[in-house]
Amino acid sequence: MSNPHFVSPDLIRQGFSRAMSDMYREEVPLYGALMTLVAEVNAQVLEQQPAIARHLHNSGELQRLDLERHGAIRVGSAAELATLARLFAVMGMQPVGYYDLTPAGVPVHSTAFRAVHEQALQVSPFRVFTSLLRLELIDNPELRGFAEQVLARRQIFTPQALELIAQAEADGGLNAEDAENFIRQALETFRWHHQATVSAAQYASLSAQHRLIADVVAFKGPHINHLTPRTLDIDEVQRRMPLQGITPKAVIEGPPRRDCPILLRQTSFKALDEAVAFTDQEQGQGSHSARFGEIEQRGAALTPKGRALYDRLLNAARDALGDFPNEANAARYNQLMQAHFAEFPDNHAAMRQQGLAYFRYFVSEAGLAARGQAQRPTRLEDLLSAGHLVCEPLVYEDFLPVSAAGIFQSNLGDDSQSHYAGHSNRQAFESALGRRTLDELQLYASTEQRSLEDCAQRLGLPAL
Ligand code: OOG
Ligand code: NI
Repeated sequence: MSNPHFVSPDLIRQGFSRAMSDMYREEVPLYGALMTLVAEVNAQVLEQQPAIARHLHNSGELQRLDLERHGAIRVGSAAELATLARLFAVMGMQPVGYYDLTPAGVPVHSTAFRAVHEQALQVSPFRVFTSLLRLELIDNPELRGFAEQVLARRQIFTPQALELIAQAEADGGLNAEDAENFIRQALETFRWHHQATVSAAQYASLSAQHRLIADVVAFKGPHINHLTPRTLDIDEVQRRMPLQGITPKAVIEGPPRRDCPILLRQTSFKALDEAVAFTDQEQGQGSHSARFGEIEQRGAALTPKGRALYDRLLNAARDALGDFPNEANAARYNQLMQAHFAEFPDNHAAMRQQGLAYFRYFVSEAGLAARGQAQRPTRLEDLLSAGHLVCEPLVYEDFLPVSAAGIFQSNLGDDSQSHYAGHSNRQAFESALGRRTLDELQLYASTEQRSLEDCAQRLGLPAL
C-alpha cells in the first residue's frame, strides 16, 4: 500500500461487517436470537466432534467462524449498482459470479460482493448478495415509467459517503479517521426506513406487479433484508428454531446432509410484517414485509466437474419430485435428494482424486523434517500418502442460483410466481455494474495453485 497511514481494506470490511451486524441486531431482535442459537449449536458441534474442529482449525475457518455472515440487498438502477461496486471496492470487495433469477420468476439478476484472496477472506469473509431489479421485465409501460421516475429521484448514498469513495479512489486508501467515518456513512445506505416514498395506492400497484418491485421502488434505499450467520450443523439449527418461536421454510436449500459437506445449504424464515407510512399516511398505518432471517452451512467448493455432477443430481431429484419443494412434499423431496446424491462420493480422498472439489495443501512437520533426506517422496500423491503434505477442501464462498430462488420465493410468498420471457443477460448486468464480474471457479483454482506453489517452495521442490 502506498501510504503507511492507510487502513487495510480488509480491516475496513471487518469493521463494516461488525457495524452492520450491530445495526441489524438493533433493528431486528430476532436476528440476535438466531445468532445465539447458531453460536450454541456451533459450540456443541466443536465440542462433540473434535475431527471437525481439527479440520476447521487447519483450514483457518475456525478462526473466522464467529465473524462470518452474508447480507443481501436489492437495488433499482444501473447508477445505484455502479456506485455500490465502488463503495464495496473501498472495503476490498469485488463482484463475483452472475446469478440470473428470472427463470425462477424473480425479476432480478445478481452478483455477490466479497473478498477474493484467501488471506483477505481470513480477515473477514463478509459478503453481500446484491440484486439489480430488471425493470424492463415490467410489462405495464405506465407502471415501468413510474418506477423509473421514482428511482431516478432518490439518492441512496450520503454526500459524505460519496466524497470518501472518491477520496479513497484518488488517494489509494483511507486513513484511520476517514475509514471510521466511511463505515458510519456507508452504513446509512443499508438502513431501514419507516417512511415510504410512494402513496399507499402506488405501493399497491407496484406490489401487484411483483412484491419485490414494491420493496425496491417504494423506499429510500436498499435496506439490508437479511444477515446470515454460518452454522456447522444446519439440520440441528433448523430443528431448534421452532423452540425459539421461529418457523423455518419447509426444506433446506442446496445439497442434502452429508459427512463431507459440499457447496452451501441454507434455510430461512419468513419476512416480518413491519409498520411503515406511505406518503399519504400517518406513521404506522401501512405495512411492508421484506426483512427475514436465514442461516447457512458452507462446505467444499466444487470444480466444474463436481459442480456439473451437483447440478445433474439436483435437477434429477427435482424432476422426480415434479413440483417446487414445499410443505406438503418436503419429506419426499429429502428422500429423493438423499437417493440421488448417493452417487456423489462422500469422502475427501475420493472427492480429490476424482477432481470434484478444490483443495488447499499444507506442509506437515514430517514433511519439513524430511527436507534433507535423499529418498523422500517428491510427487503430490506420494507426499500425501507419506504424510508430508496434508490437504483441506476449500470452503465455498459463493451462492447457488436455484437455492437463492428458493430463498426469494419463500420470503415473497407463493403468490409471487411469475413467468418472465426475458433471457439471462450478464452483459446488461455488467454494463450496469461498470465492470466485469469475476469467475469464482478461477478464484478457487488460483488459491489451490498458490498453496501448491507454497508447499513446493517450503519443501525445496521445483514444482508440484
Ligand atoms: C436474496 C435472496 C438470496 C441467498 O443467500 O441465496 C439469498 C434476497 O432476498 O435479496 O439471500
Ligand atoms: Ni441469503
